[in-house]
Amino acid sequence: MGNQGNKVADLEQETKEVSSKARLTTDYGVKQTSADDWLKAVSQDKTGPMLLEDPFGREKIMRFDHERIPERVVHARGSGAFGKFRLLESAEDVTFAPVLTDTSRETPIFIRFSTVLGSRGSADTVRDVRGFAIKFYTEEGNWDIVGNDIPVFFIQDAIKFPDVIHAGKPEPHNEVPQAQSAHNNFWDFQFNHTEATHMFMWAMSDRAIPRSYRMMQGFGVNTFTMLNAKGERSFVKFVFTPELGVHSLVWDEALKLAGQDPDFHRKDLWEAIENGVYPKWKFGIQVIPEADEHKFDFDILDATKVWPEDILPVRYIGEFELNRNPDEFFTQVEQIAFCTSHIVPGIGFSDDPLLQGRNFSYFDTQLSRLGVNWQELPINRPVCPVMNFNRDGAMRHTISRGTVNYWPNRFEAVKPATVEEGGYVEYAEKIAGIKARARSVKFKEHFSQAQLFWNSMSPVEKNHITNALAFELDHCEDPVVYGRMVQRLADIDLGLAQTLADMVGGEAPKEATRPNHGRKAPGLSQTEYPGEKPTIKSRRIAILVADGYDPVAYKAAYGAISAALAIPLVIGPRRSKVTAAGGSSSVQPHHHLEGFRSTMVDAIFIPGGEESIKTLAKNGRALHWIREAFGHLKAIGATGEAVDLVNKAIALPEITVSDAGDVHKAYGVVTLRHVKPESFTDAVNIAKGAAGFMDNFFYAIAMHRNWDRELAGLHTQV
Ligand code: HDD
Repeated sequence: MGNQGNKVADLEQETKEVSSKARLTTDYGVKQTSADDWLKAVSQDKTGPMLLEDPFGREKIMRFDHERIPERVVHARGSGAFGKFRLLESAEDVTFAPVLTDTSRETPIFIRFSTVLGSRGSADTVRDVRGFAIKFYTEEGNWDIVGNDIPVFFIQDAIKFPDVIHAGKPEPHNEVPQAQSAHNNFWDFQFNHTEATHMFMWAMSDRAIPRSYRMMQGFGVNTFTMLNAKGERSFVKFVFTPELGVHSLVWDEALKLAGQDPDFHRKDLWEAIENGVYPKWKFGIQVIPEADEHKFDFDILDATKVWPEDILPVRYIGEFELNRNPDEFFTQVEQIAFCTSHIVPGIGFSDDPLLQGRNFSYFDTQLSRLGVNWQELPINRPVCPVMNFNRDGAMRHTISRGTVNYWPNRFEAVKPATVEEGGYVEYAEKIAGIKARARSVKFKEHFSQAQLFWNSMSPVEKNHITNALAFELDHCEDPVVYGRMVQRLADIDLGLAQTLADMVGGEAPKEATRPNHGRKAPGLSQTEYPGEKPTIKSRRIAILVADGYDPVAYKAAYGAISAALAIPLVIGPRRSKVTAAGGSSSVQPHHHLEGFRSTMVDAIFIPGGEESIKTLAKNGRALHWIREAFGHLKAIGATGEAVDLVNKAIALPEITVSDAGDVHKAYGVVTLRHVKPESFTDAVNIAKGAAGFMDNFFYAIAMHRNWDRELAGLHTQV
């Protein structure tokens, strides 16, 4: 496990095994003989009163009463995992931080992903920004990058943070809605803050409904600085790009999943790691030498702006993966605490006014959430030595031996480190200015990059943004709110504004408020990140069966799916045993059609088998599975008689298969009609072979969704 073991071994000291060898004790270590009865004055025929004397009973209830700590004021809902960071190329031209210069190192990390607006028990798949916070347990101390899956932010100055969050959270009078931006106050804020325009476009894009935490990009968002050994300073942004590509749910699916499986993302991450399919990201930096700070038409310290990749390409210098699930959620995922102010020598802050405010806020919030000694908690403590004269406070853990607790002292104990010893030295930046509540002039331009983003979207992405805005503004009842927002959209694109006026009401703007500059930039459209290579690794594929299914096609598919490290999920009309045609074999499905839904899988395969298909064709839920998956643009594969079932469920001329003998592909629906059960040659054909059914089906899955289906408007017709 390399250096990742540092942190794992460190946590091991505090970890207790819950095993059959252990015996029940109180918190003060006394063994208990009964776990089920409070101490009472009791006789054969009468259960008398409970005795307050019972220390075991009181301890248990008291501990329970105090189980909760305040949830995070934002990003309350999340999950995370352990992993490791590896540097592939030294960035010594930019920084002297060993974590970014020493390619022989492996640094343990923990990442917590989250939504922003919802409370701790809210659903994973809501439309929202996703948090992407990484703690690097470096040998020089903890380094936290507290980022998001979107590279920009709603506001430029930290003083506005309580406002943007209050406006997005449930409204104060009735605490509605939960984990949604689709309400009056959120959109009222957006209108009143032109600086939020760029960000709300990202939040309406598919980036805000990821398929998986494993399929999101991550961004440090703020501008940091780095210092190299020569003393030269640069401005830096962080970018992480997933090996599996950037992929999203479709909105209808996200809405349904919020009810059908609110833990969808949490389970997905857990499942992938348990199956050994470790999610991986490339770690990149964008760099601007200090001398070039003012060479751009935007302020590089403004967190509402991206650094366009055509002028500032991302340099990928490392990679990280997640490979270990937490042992316990509360002590690890809930108690982990990030601070943007946690940086290591070689890395520094910039004057980004959002970052500067964050540096105060995170430290402060940990005090109210976890108490003053929060950095001693196992998940938060560094793997390198910690020694200073910060002392005492609630729940102090460390026992410091010695007679002095101040500096300087007669023993020279705990002397500050020299630079050579790795002491942090602030960059000697010259600062001048007048005291004022203001931002520099370039911070005042708010629309150019919103247009850049819109222009850079693919036609499908533009559709999705339009539909997302239509959904959100439809949930705003106040005509002032949706009416004004429709006008605001004319600052970005006239056509978009007019479509929205038509969809949600409000006066249609007649002309664009400002001309569109027409520029595009690489890196903004998520279609640019399909994944490093087409793969179905870790994708969930449902296999629909009923009694009489074709065992050859079933086994060929099941085997091929497993071999490709994807997850076959057998779905039957019931969960008890389902028997194959001829009775030679059987399977116990993982789930039944009512218990599980098509939203929870990436694709569907249906093997033939006369009886099986007859049963499924009479089952409304089975037909709904196929139709819903089709509507959500998913790959559908069918062999033998199952082709008729697909024809019945999706009765569209563009899809319908007549009597084609070979593999037939239409809009991500892949079929092979002529398969004879029990024929070995056919099994090979299905799996690979000349007809290549599986290859074609897998390719359709690897493409994530069939966008042509949406462009042709077929997805809404079934
Ligand atoms: Fe924040 C949590 C990301 C602006 C104040 N934030 C939090 C988390 C993430 C972010 C990922 C969850 C960390 C975890 O998993 O524990 N926040 C961002 C990004 C921002 C941003 C990318 C813009 C660049 N945040 C921001 C501002 C402020 C805060 C401007 C306040 C001035 N954020 C907080 C917080 C939280 C937090 C209240 C809640 C829980 C916590 O810090 O630990 O302090």
